[in-house]
Amino acid sequence: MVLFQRSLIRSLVQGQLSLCAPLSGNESSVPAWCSARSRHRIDRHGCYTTSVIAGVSERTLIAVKPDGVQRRLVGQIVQRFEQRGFKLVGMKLLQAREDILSQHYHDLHKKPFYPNLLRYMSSGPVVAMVWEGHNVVRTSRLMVGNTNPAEAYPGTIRGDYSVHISRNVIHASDSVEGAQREIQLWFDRRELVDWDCCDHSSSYQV
Ligand code: IDP
Ligand code: MG
Repeated sequence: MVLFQRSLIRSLVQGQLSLCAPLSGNESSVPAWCSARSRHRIDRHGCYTTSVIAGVSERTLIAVKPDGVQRRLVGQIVQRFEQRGFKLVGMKLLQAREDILSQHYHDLHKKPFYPNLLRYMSSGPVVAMVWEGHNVVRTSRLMVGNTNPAEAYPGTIRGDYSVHISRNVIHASDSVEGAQREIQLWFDRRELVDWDCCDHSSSYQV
């Protein structure tokens, strides 16, 4: 099993196997993990996409900040979004470049805490993710909780894992337009994977 997993990972890394491998588009090439009820098309990257169900394809940028990564909270944070019913379409661990951070926080550049914020965000790796689903921007802000962990309710991510505004563990886009801008800033299009959740009809009436 371990050997199988290793060879699968090696194939993915070497590009021999891909979730969005270009295929011919005939019916027989639709993989088994696609739900039988969805109508498939293949986009210009050769990725399968399901027919769009209103509002379900909203996307947001979530990032586990350096304190969250250092404290090994990545798994628990990912679990919350998976369990809520959202779909992971992009994920990477990276040391954020200063130009990305300054664009990301451009509206805060006059705040007194801005220099410390950039230092904090570049103090170690972050895990950037794109999550997709109905109302994901607003719902994920509710899951994340108040910017100031002292005001964040228990049960929210900040309310459960942090105590001070200078180390609040996680970022979540605050609007649909902001999310689109942030996703473009942090991810290349080709890093995002269109795929069908096999349990889609358990979360949505399709
Ligand atoms: P948000 O992350 O909840 O959207 P924003 O107001 O957009 O909150 O602020 C971005 C980030 O800047 C916060 O998550 C936090 O890390 C940092 N920040 C905001 N206000 C303060 C502050 O008063 N002191 C220190 N850091 C702050
Ligand atoms: Mg914000």
